[in-house]
Amino acid sequence: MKQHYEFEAIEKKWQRRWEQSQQYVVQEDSNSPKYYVLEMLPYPSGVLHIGHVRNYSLGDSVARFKRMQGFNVLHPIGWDAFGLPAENAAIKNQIHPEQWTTDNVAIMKRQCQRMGWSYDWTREIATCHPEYYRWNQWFFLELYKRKLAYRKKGKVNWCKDCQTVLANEQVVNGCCWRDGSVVTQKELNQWYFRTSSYSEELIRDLQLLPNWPEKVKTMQLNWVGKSTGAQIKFPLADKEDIGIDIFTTRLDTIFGATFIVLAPEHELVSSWINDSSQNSKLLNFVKDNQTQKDGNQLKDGTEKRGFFTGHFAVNPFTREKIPIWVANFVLMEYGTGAIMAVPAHDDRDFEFAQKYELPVKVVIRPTAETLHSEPGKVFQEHGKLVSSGIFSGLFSESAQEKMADYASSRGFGRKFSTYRLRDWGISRQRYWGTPIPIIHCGKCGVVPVPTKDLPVLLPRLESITVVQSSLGLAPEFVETRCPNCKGPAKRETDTMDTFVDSSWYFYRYTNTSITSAPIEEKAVKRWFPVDIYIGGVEHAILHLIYMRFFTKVMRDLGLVSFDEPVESLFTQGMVIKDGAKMSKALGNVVSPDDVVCQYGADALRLFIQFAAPPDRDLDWNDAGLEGCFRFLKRLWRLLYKFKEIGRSRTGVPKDPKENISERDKSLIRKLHQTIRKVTCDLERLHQNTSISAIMELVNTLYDYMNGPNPHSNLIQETLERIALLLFPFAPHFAEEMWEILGHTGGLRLVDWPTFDQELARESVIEIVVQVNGKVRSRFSASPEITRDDMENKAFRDDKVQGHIQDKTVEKVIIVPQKLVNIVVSKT
Ligand code: ANZ
Ligand code: ZN
Repeated sequence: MKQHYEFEAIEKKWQRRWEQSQQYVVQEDSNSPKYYVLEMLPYPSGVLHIGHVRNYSLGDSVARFKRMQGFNVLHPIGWDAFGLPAENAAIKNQIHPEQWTTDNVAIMKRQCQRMGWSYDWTREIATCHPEYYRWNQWFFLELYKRKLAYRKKGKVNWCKDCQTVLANEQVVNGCCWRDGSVVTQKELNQWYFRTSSYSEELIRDLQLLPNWPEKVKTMQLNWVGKSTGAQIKFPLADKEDIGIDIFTTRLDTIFGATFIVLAPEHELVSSWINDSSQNSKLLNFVKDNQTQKDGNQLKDGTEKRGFFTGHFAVNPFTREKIPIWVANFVLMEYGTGAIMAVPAHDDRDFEFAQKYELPVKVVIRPTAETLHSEPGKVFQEHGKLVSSGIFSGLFSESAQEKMADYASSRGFGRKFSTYRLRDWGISRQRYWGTPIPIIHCGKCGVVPVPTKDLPVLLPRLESITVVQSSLGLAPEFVETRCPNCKGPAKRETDTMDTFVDSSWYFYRYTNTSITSAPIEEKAVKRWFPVDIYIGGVEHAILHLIYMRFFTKVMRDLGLVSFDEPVESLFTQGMVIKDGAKMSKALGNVVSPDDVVCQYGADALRLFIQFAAPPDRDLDWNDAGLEGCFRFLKRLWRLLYKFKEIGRSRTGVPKDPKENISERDKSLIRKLHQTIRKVTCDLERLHQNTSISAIMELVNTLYDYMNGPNPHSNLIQETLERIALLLFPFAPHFAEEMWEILGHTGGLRLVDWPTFDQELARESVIEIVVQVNGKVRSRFSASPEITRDDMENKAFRDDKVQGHIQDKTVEKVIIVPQKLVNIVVSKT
């Protein structure tokens, strides 16, 4: 054994051995329970960053722990290999995106291996390979067949820096999620996936996810945004057979509806514009007031502008004639694109009514519970109905029920829910992505590529000079024949959003070589659901919605037989340095390579898991890293002392059973307590407290060795257990330690250590005594002490007596094995 901890030699040695013996290649073993540990796959940007190190180290400790517990563990990794940065780099540096990507994958793979993460590299996938992306195309065609993929012209989010469209989820506060530049609207023909067909399910099935963070579920719930109310038809006054469907969440206010408002894009508005030439004013208004897409923009201070259409509708409840307006605050994409305005009970409607001098009619009165609302303000809450015909006197909730029944029995309305979730725009006007398998034919229109012709290969463009739709500049790609009429036709030049790629990649890991289908049913049955999925919370309403949507589609295609793919989700915190998230722009980035060079992978892995609870942000500090490194060196010294010095020392008794001292007992106790703690904590992904428990045990062992009469086989046994406990976190160190302690064959197949409750039990515990919540005394007791004994001892305590004399004991609160609190009052 070397005297000094030579981490580089040790880590490389074990990495070589693991690779040579294919230790982490998963063999399906149906005799053991399965466990699928998944981490979000990285984008091959060319450098592993600290966030990856955190994510993947957490996943790796779980994978190693579960293997030792006897699970058959699947722990794969791959590359989210399509996307913009590759293409941008290509334009800038004249290197092909494929080359750039392949080079980066090679670099990052080496970095991953240098970290010692136990991936099954035989299952590595890269989404830019035709063997993979052909299945994106296959999925697209299946969705197209079922009308779940469609093309539509409309306003879309446009990022001018990326020169491409963004889905709604990818616009964060009006800016591009990737580069933060301001997103504008642009009219384009786009391909969409009908995520909205699954809105209700995406909400309903959140209840199947008890092991997902509440935060993520709430974000998804709000993003899908279910609104429950009613849809009511208001017939036109002069043409009762035509009706305007409005959506309202406040049917109880319908007697107070004094006008109707349509979105500028409403079809009735277009028909009126086409009808008569005198409507040029309406046309101009509509042109100037296309609604903003983002629903949130409505609620803020944007000025409300409207225009009277000259038409009237009839309120089906009151038979009153009310005017129909067009206004910029009604969205075409929400509800039905039309509302009944109730200015007395809705702020927005009130503001509008004031501006255009429209009538306000109060129909809801506050009740005792709602009286607190400020006077002079629009009363928007629930209350008691007035001036509402036969419904007067009812309260809002029951009125909504009764009125909905009334409307549906008369055929002009029904209960109705609407959702904020929009369909997923998947077209990207970029090169480095999956070609959309569609052909445009002058005669036949839009024609899907026959499945047998998949994959539609992405052509190799020798040089990419323009940003937008460079595929359009490759005639050998664009010019094709129509599969239908065999005439000349053109290929679609949009590629797919890369979030399509990542919506199902984790299925592919279960069998990466199948060529007849995207996934192998048997393999999916074996491994799914994913037992734990670890990644960043920033994907809460992006990837984590898309992948749930995809699973539901796959279920409906008969590919899988469950509703949700991930059993537990764990979202790790960010890594912060100098008060901000690490980023190149801020110059506060720590390079994992540098750290590994200076301290080794084990020290880094240990620090990144020790420094903070995994779900919290981690404040990077070099001292902490240094501390973890010192811990390993200290353990090494201890091992060295034991192996190289201790052995030769005389007077180290071999068998503790001969003469077990209190010191021996307390070391054994600490050992079993530590095993218990690490086992429980790791189960809950509390890596940080697991590691600190191991550190404490090492300290105890140190003291034990330096004290009188240490037993060598007790030390040996403790060190062995430390190696096992350390394996999930610092695997190279642990392997080396295990070997030094005399074992061959490595730790891979060694069982996780068990603990003995009996041995872990404290022989003496300390009980705290409080009087009225203030600590007044403490005493020692055996852990078996009963409640009665605790109480008796507490009352007999002199210090306690001083505080309870002449007082009346009101009650005694006992926390077993911990505390007695005597509550007294003055007599
Ligand atoms: C009448 C009413 C009376 C309303 C009242 C509210 C209060 P949430 O909860 O966000 O779903 N609305 C419906 N469709 C709209 C659209 N396309 N653009 C803009 N506003 C629309 O909001 C539902 C309410 O927002 C609906 O209920 C409707 O106004 C309005 F005292 O109907 B309400
Ligand atoms: Zn054709």
